[in-house]
Amino acid sequence: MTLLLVLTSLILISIAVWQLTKILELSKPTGYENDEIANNNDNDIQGKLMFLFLIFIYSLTIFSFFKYGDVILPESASVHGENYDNLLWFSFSVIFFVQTITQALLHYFAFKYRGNKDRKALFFADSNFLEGVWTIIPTISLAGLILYGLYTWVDIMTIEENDEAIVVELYAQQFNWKARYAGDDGVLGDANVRFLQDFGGKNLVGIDPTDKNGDDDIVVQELHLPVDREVVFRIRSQDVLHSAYMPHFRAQMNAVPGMINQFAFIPNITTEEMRLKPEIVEKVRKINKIRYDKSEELVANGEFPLDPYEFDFLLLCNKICGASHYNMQMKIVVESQEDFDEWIGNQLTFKEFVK
Ligand SMILES: [Cu+2]
Repeated sequence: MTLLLVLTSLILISIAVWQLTKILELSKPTGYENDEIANNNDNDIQGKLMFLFLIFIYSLTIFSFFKYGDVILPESASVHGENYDNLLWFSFSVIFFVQTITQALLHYFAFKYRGNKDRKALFFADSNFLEGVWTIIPTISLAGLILYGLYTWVDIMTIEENDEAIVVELYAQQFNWKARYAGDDGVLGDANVRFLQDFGGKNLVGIDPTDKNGDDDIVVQELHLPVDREVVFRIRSQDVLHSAYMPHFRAQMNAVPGMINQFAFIPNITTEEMRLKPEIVEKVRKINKIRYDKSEELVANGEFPLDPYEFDFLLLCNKICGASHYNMQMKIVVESQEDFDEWIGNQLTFKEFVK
């Protein structure tokens, strides 16, 4: 209601101002120069401002490169990630190159040919040559970019039949993730929201207790993956739209209530290896510097200091799904097959958990 009143008053005030300017306009003596029509002086200022703006946006771009160039994602930790990054950098380069040239021309010409009463524009009806140039060049470039993108997409999205692959279900709920491994039989048991209340709420992802395939399923809240082995994700949601986003593996797929989405990748760098990469060491150092400064402030106010940050792969939610969306995440540990076997051997199966 308040919003409606504010909007109505704003509209009424604008109408009043508009009417007032009209009255002022009408009350001016005849022969007075109409200041709504640009004169030579206005054109001169506008033209120079265009050129200044060009300098401004380019300086801002160069500044951003130096200041924020290191906040981009580190090297990809999955096999397909390299193709994905190549596509991304290729597209960025093309766009950056074209944008740099066209913006420079646009603003420079606006400056060079700024309005002047003594100058007359050249008139010509049309030029087939020019029409051809600005139709054919973008057509070829865009077709190339789109084809390259399509091939990369198909390549990433094709899941090959592979008995070695492990199947993991990612289950999204407001506001956390759970993961389910298929267990020894390699088959995930059926699941449905109707079973969530069973076993006093211990049926965390709603496994159908009558489906034998579900007995050895393992539900966890920290995702472990063996390195160099294909992982097939089955992505489900309990409540609203979420999105399973694993930026370090260049993977993202929506979690949609009522359907199972699939995505697969092969992680090829372990958490331990990643932590030792100079790029990551530098990032962690930078983050910890910020945390350290903040901690000094906190301690001075009698509060607890922040824990130092350590690098971990993450599964995040990338769809604004409610109040705590920002904190909907799960840690991912990529480790050797032996470490993975040991870890999974210590987890309870569904049957053991609900007993
Ligand atoms: Cu979410």
